[in-house]
Amino acid sequence: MMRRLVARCAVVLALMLGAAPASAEDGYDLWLRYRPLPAAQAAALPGAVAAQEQDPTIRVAAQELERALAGLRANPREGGQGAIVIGTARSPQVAALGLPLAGLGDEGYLLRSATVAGRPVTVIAASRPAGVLYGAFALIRRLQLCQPLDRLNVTDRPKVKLRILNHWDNLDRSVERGYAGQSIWDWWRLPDAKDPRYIDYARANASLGINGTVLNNVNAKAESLTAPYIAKAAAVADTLRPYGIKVYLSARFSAPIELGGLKTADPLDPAVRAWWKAKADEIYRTIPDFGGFLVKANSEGQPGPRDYHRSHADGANALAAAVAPHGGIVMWRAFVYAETDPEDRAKQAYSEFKPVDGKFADNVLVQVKNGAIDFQPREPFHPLFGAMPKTPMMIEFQITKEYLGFSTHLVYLGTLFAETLEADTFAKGRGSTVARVVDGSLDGHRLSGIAGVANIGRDRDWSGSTFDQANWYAFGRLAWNPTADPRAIATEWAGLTFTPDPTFVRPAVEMMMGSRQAAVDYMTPLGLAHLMATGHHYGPGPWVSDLARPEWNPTYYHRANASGIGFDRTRTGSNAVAQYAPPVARRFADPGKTGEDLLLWFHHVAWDRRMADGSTLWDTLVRRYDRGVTAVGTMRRQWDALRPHVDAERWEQTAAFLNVQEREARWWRDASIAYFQSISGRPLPAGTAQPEHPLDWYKAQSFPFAPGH
Ligand code: BDP
Repeated sequence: MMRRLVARCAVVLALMLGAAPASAEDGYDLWLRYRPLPAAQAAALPGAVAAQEQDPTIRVAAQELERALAGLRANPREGGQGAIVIGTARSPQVAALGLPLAGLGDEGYLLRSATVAGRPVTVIAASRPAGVLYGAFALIRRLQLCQPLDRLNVTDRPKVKLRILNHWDNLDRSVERGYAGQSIWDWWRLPDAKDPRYIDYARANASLGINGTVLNNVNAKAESLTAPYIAKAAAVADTLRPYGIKVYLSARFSAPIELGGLKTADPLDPAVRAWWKAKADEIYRTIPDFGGFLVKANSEGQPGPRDYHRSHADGANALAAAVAPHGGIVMWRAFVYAETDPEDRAKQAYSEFKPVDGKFADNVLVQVKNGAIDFQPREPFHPLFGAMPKTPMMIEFQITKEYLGFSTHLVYLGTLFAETLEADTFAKGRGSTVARVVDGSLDGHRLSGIAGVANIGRDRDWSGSTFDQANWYAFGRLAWNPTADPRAIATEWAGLTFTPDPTFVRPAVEMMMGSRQAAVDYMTPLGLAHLMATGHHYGPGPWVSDLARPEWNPTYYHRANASGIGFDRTRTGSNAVAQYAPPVARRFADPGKTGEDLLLWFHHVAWDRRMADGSTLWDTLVRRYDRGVTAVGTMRRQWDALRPHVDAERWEQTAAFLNVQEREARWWRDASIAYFQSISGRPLPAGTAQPEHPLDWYKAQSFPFAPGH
């Protein structure tokens, strides 16, 4: 039924596109485009929005609905089929309907078709205004996708409490690992001038259910906690507040020394604790609903409690005590590894954090990257998930594609996010998925959270490419519901961002769904990781072995030698497998059961070892690289075929980027094969092309001006 209706909407859209070429779009409107529907659908649109409450969030919900209705009608006389009634039980109109609002929590909503005074209405009801706003965006999605409003009966609420973007944005507007231009936060002109973009940023995030944002880089400057910068953050908070979005700040652990003139930042020192308390009081005087702090401590040179021989729990609790009276929280990152520690880097966070499970204050969440190394194209789930049952564990994904081709490679991350969330930790037997650790249901936590390192910048299209908008979108939708299906999310996004026409959506979604595996294949196949060039992390550098810290070198990770390749993380190696629950550990310890996707993550495998299909590891490795390059060529041709459905500006940009991606996929493949062949000494399998250049050519490439570094 639904499919038929979508198709009907789309066929008419396609006819419209045929009649007049699609007009240019620059991507600014993201998935909130509100372009006119075909006349038949526009005629069925509700006519008015009825809101009775004087509340800023309900006001923006009503405005958004009106804006959508106005945009979806080609002509203002269209539509008018009943009203949309929105509100909480404080609205007499809503209260009179006697709807079951009690189970919706602070952010859930329901959508209902109802009759009021003999007239059909669509109701968006919630127990709190934020739910009304989320319900409004859910209804708008339906309108945009031409889904029917009659017999509507939808109830939804987020499974995760904190759904947060992490901006790695610096105070000078540069963005660490940002590939979409400068930071949107104009710190210099704030607080007096508020860029209207902040409102569109809030709308986009609220449409996904994102309810928090950390404004500054985890590699934080103490200055962001000074009075002028607190005032600037407050101006942003004022703009975002009606949209249900709280502001958080990254805190530099040594700020008591740098700003407070103290001799120490020891978290157990009373003067240090008093400084944090006074600082928190100061922030809350200006930002009464301030969310709290995100902290990167004792990681990659950042100061932290270990500098004073204190634990991460001691550090986190000092800040947590300061924000607790105000209802604030601390997100303490577990991304730690030390140059002084010769242990396998993949093991260090677990070794450091597992022993302090149960020692954190109850307003602390430990924020753990999806994998144990660093946002690589593919990693097994982090062993800390399931290993700290007494602590709320927040997952951190990277939406910005630091290791996945920046903004010029089309890589849909919905599948990457879902792969981790679906992984079973076996912490409490089968079904103990990472999603259940993260949403708090496995261990019954009150707090739960998902963070995504934002890919947002000042580029007109926000994310640097149209398809990178899908990664922001998928993050938000999965943060709301970590068991959502990445294919359904891609389908929804493509329908909203381009057209719901299935002749467009189906192939576009196919491209998206295969794109992450393609990148894995041409960059780091079979469980390899961290093979990128130094610093900027752009392009291949598997030969790099001369960096100061061993675990910064790609050779540390792939360990290729004359006999084979891969990192032995079994008992004969680092035994990182032992950090997983026994059923998982057994699977990862057995090269026959690990699965090809993670094989070289856990095992050092002989070049001549036979794989499941009988070919040698070496031949399989080369073929994986080829498969990745071929897949990008297929994507480029699929996109060519979609040209009639897409406006010129967005089509051309994507086509240009796919050319870049195809060229760079080949570069990754050729450089990697040239290097690994110099070590394996084996011939390429029959029918495969030689690298275009000799190895030294690849080694000589340099990119001093790559973005994001
Ligand atoms: C790495 C990035 C670095 C970040 C670090 C982190 O290369 O820029 O500061 O992660 O997450 O992936 O702290």
